[in-house]
Amino acid sequence: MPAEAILVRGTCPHDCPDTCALLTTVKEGQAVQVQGNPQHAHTAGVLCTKVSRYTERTYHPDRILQPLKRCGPKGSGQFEPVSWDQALGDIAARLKTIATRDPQAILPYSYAGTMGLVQGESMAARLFNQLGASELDRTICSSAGAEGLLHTLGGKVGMKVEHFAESQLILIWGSNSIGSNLHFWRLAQQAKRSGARLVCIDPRRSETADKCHEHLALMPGTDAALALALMHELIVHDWLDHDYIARHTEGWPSLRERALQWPPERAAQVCALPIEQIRRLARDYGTLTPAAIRLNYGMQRVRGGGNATRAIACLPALTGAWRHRAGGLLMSSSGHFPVQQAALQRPELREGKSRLINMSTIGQDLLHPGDEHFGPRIEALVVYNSNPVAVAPDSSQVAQGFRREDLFCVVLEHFLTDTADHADYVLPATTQLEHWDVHLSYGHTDVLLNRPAISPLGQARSNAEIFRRLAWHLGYRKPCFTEDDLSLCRSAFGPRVDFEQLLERGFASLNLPDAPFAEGGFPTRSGRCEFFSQALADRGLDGLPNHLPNYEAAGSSVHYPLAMISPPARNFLNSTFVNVKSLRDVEVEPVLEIHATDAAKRGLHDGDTVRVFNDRGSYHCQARISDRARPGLVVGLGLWWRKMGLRGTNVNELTSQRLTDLGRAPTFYDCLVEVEAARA
Ligand SMILES: Nc1nc2c(c(=O)[nH]1)N[C@H]1C(S)=C(S)[C@@H](COP(=O)(O)OP(=O)(O)OC[C@H]3O[C@@H](n4cnc5c(=O)[nH]c(N)nc54)[C@H](O)[C@@H]3O)O[C@H]1N2
Ligand SMILES: Nc1nc2c(c(=O)[nH]1)N[C@H]1C(S)=C(S)[C@@H](COP(=O)(O)OP(=O)(O)OC[C@H]3O[C@@H](n4cnc5c(=O)[nH]c(N)nc54)[C@H](O)[C@@H]3O)O[C@H]1N2
Ligand code: SF4
Ligand SMILES: [Mo]
Repeated sequence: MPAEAILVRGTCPHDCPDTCALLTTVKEGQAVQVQGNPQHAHTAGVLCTKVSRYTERTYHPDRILQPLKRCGPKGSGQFEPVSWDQALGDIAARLKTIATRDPQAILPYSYAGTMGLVQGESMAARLFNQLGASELDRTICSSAGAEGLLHTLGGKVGMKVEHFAESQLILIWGSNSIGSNLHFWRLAQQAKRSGARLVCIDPRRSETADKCHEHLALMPGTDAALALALMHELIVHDWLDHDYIARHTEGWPSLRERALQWPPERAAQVCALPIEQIRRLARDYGTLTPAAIRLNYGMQRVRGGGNATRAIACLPALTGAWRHRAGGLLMSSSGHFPVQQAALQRPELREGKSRLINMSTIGQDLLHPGDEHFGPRIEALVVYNSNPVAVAPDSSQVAQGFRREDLFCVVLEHFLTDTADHADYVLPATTQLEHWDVHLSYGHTDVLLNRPAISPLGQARSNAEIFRRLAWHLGYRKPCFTEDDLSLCRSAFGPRVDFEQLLERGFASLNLPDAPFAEGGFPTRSGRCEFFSQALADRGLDGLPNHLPNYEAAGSSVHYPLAMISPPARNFLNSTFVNVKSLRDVEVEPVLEIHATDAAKRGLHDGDTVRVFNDRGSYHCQARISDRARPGLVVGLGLWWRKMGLRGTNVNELTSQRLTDLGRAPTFYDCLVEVEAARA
């Protein structure tokens, strides 16, 4: 009798705003296909190319399927298999020895390899809390925008994404929707068919910019100047909702005064845009209703990213766009979810104080010898759900830190990434097809459940299971260290989410109003949209949003005349999928997009191997002459594994460890470089 195929409901684990619902076809215990769940409205049965190839990643011949112990020099990637008991026994002993001296010499390092709440910070957080380890400030992606929103709207809240389909004007601001937010693009298309105007604000002529009615190719890090000029025009043409401003905002007279200092002429100079384009955008924004802004993270990876977010987030309150369900702004919806953080992470397990290490400066922090101010030198790292050697800024420093002979490093992974190559122990983790989890989304407002579709491959274990076992080896016997993955799933959201419905259908929508701020009610302290933030002023910062020029502003260096941004390549997800051959074959090679005039000045031809460099390092890649990059701008598409790139480098060789104005976030797109033909 032929074996029946079964369909298992799951969730895409990746750091992507779409958080798709998956259906995995399983035959005889093997996952044979991964598709989008047609019953889930946001997914609508469609996945991106990357995740439709999920089985290729799961059954990849290079999957790590047993614990590995280093047997070569640090960083050499040479390992020998060991048993779980041997690995965990040895790791526990090493961590205990260090903890006896000072537990804060131990640092967990993790991000969003999986966005799952259980395989993310649940059992891991319990263990590190009990141990008293240093805490990680998880800033690498979104904390500048998050803090900007917090001090303006009150949190990561905004429009319901489905209502963009009804907007008349959509500003896609700092985001390449087609590449990184595909299901949003579907809604934008729907709006376009109903007559909406689409405008893309992005230094790069992205795939998304190609398909919008208008593209404003401003220079990186000048978004606040543009937003202030839009306010200027709203004021002088009186495209304002005076009633909304009076009842639901804070600090209008002072913002008005600030904005009046930004006529379009001034912004045009700062942004390097035609004045007329700014005026036209202001007219569209002031007169087309409802107007919606899809703000994303591309514009906040610069010095002034927090302020720029604040400036843009003020716009919908000025025009009263929030009155309509299809008006307002969405950056991240994650603040809407009732996550029971304390139930998952058990902060009460921690005794005594802790120090916070910023993940975005891990290079300099690993190289820090330790002192009174910094605290103890970092002696042990436990990495999971992240590939810092490839993704963190200033990666030659990061790699140097990871190569420290005296650093004890454990990496939980699927593959031998650039980071895993530096480990003393590599522990095999399960993929999303092999474990339980629950998910929120930062691009829509549904909760999703992920059921395991297949048994763990080889000796792989879920992150939570690995930390449970490690806790046992450390001698932790409290009941919270034996709670299983399904029970952790149950405790993640509390009573506002019906877990039985999740078990049955795989997803559940949060019960939220359609137009959350139609009548004000912002989750700020004042309940108003805070143009002026007293909280920031109390910290000695500017209470009003302002334009802060990049640390490395275009034109500020004779040696490095080109501004470089490094947004994602469409077929990779950060550094994930770089080792999946069918996807790498589409991207072919690491590339640098450069405008013909800039290429000609340097005698470069399309396809030349080039050296991109600044004082921090050199990156080798292939020049692609393209007007996707405007003059003065180059685009180093991310994020290759160093060992799969040219000469063992990737684009983060060039980025700096300087932090943003708010949120202590990295400034990946605030980076000046020069380019020359590579020598053989
Ligand atoms: N295919 C794919 N999808 C992804 C990812 C991926 O790596 N690959 N990464 C995921 C992750 S982790 C995240 S955080 C999200 C990010 O998603 P988004 O925040 O939507 O960011 P990107 O799509 O990376 O787009 C960034 C865009 O911002 C532009 N940009 C750069 N600097 C500036 C600037 O100063 N101002 C403005 N206005 N624009 C600027 C870039 O040219 C780029 O087109 O995407 C997620 N989705
Ligand atoms: N130059 C430049 N640098 C950037 C960016 C940029 O735009 N430009 N973007 C930044 C952004 S937005 C982000 S979010 C960061 C992303 O940085 P990271 O969060 O480090 O993302 P990935 O590179 O995808 O690495 C995730 C790793 O987690 C592993 N993983 C996945 N699932 C599991 C699991 O269940 N268990 C375990 N143990 N491991 C798992 C994957 O195999 C993968 O190697 O990079 C940042 N770096
Ligand atoms: S990466 Fe994004 S678009 Fe692709 S399947 Fe996952 S959630 Fe959907
Ligand atoms: Mo991110």
